[in-house]
Amino acid sequence: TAHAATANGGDVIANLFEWNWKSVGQECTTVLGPKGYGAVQVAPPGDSIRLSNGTHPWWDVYQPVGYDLNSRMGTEAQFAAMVTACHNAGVKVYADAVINHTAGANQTSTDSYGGASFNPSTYTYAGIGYDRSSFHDYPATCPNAGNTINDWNSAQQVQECQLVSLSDLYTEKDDVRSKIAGYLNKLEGYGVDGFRVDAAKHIAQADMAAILAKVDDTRWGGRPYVYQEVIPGGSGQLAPSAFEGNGSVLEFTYAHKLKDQFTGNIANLRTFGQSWGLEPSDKSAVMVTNHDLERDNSTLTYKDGSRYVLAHIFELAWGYGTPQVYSGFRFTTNDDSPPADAHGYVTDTDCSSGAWNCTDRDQGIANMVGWHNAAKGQSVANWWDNGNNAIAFSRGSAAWVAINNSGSAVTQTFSTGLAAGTYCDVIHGAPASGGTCSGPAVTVGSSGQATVTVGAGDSVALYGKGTSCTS
Ligand code: LM2
Ligand code: CA
Repeated sequence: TAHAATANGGDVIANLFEWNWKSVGQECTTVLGPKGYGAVQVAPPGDSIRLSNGTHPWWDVYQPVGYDLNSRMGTEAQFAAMVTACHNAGVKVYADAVINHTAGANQTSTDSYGGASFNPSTYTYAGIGYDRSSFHDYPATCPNAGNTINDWNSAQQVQECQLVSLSDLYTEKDDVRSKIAGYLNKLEGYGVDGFRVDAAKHIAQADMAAILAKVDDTRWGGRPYVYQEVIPGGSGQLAPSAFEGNGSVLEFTYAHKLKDQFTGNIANLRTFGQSWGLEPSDKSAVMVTNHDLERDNSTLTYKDGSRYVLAHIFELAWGYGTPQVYSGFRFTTNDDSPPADAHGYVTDTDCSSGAWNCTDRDQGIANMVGWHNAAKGQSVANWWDNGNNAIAFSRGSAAWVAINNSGSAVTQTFSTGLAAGTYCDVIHGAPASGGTCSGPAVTVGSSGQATVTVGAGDSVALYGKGTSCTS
């Protein structure tokens, strides 16, 4: 079956939202590979509409108009070079696959970033070969005039009407399935290892299964990793669990509950897992936030400061699901463009400019990826909390973390589960190298005890065998 582990042994996904291909490739080489990230999620790589008002909102790319790979993130050649650079760094590439729909039927622009020939108002996409018959329509499939979804508990309406006016592909048709699979196979041909399936809730499971059956599953010695966007709330055929036959699901409940606890009391996280209504760990692509959620305020975001960092540290430590680290761009309105040139092509990521949130590079978060990899297969043990927003736990005897989400420092003698020795705190410095720590060192005694001070809104994390490090 498909799974997320990669050549370098990691499974953590860095979601580099709307970074251009050149910057993604560089990030793989200089940060993601060296830090042990298993994969990078990249923006939709196909051609998309370019609205004519010159504002270039980020969501242009969720309106596909062609399956050529010239996009606002770069050219097809730049895409290919990015995948190669990431693979050379040991990092898999997961593409955001927008396959439920094409552009908005309400749009009038016939301009795109890659030069495709199309007309959204007549449902014509010459480059792909879609015409009006390639799409669902009232009254044959969608019962509502205007193709709107009126009843979100009706699978027929959710899957065969239009999500926010987006032209809804007739995925029951073999020809449409083949064209979508052709696009996914083209991506696989460049080395893409998996797909975040956009709007998966809006594609019937049988259609998705038929599309995946046409996707090459031998190229990488197994099916691509598939994780589907299924917003919870529906029941029966529309419940997240109903999609697990086709792959994993993005865990929205995880993100929402994490915000609840980090804005409440993280001591409650002791039991965080399936009993909270989450999908099973091996089917869950978990996240602190994503591009939609950071804009609707239902999750923690970069605007939450230390809590946002601590939530990522918890996510990487807890071991539930396949974790994502989210790096997007700063915004003031929900429609802002990513940093781009006058034509809307995304410019190189500059992590020092203040325009981007390079969460994947945060020292503690990046080092926790190595901690997460070292803890693989080990159960949570040595749980401690003070009932008041400070927690600590180990993963077997492999790794230990303390997280203080309160407003005052906590000093405590902890049972770490670790062998006696001296460990580098990887939140405030590099992992041990040549017997030294670049940041603070923590001494663990013969019974596994360590006395540690964890600052307000801060954390401390240790892993690896005691190595007689000095600070
Ligand atoms: C997704 N998952 O299911 C994406 O995560 C989400 O970001 C996408 O919406 C959505 N599905 C469709 O792929 C975004 C954005 C919408 C935007 C669409 C299409 O959140 O606001 O809709 O992309 O670009 C925009 C306009 C909307 C208009 C629509 C069609 O905001 O008012 O509908 O285009 O023209 C009338
Ligand atoms: Ca659909």
